[in-house]
Amino acid sequence: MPVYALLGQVTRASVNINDTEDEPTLQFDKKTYHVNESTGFIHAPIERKGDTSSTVSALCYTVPKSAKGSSLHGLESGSDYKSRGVTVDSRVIFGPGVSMSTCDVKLIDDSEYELSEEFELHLSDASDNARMGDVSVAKVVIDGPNDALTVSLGNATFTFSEDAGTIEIPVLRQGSDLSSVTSVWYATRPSDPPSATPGVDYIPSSRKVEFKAGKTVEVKKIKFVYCFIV
Ligand SMILES: [Ca+2]
Ligand SMILES: [Ca+2]
Ligand SMILES: [Ca+2]
Repeated sequence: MPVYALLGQVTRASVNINDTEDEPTLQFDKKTYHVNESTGFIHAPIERKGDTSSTVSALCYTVPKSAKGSSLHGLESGSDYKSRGVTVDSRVIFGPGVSMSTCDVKLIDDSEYELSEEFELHLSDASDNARMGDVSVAKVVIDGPNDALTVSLGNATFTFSEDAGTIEIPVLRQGSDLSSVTSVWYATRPSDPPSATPGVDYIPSSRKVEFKAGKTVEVKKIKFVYCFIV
């Protein structure tokens, strides 16, 4: 026998199919980026996977490690990059149809000699319609050494007369950061094929050349033995 009933208040329910595969996901495309301090900027790619029809966004901010970040509004000396704060300016926005954007950080090209230094990029605070992927932290390595000094002889060939007794060879130091002391060793060595004989034509020597802070040229003396031809 049929049972009759009246319809209640709720006659329609909407069903949300939660398909995590299509949910927009944001992440860096790599875990580590290598840059040179003279590159100017790093543009770290952020990718959106899944549905690209909507506008999504996330914050990208910097975290200092061995590299030092500036304040948010200035570029203090000694800073290695311009910091991105946990602020609304640091939001990276993907418009509809956009699947790739970048987190841009200005690098500071100073003249200081430095070894490799690093900082991190963090992706957080995704908009409600997106979530974070696996790579939400990326390391940026500013490769070093940079602004290194070079030391070279003033010339590839020096010509002196044999009775000069002593010759003076300039040793040059070049680079933008002369604040440190540099030392190198120099040694005399017979040419190949030999034409001057060590101990006969000159006194073999091996000595240290030291550049004091700020100095670019040091002159080294090499003694000659007088040689009389009869
Ligand atoms: Ca530094
Ligand atoms: Ca530099
Ligand atoms: Ca530097």
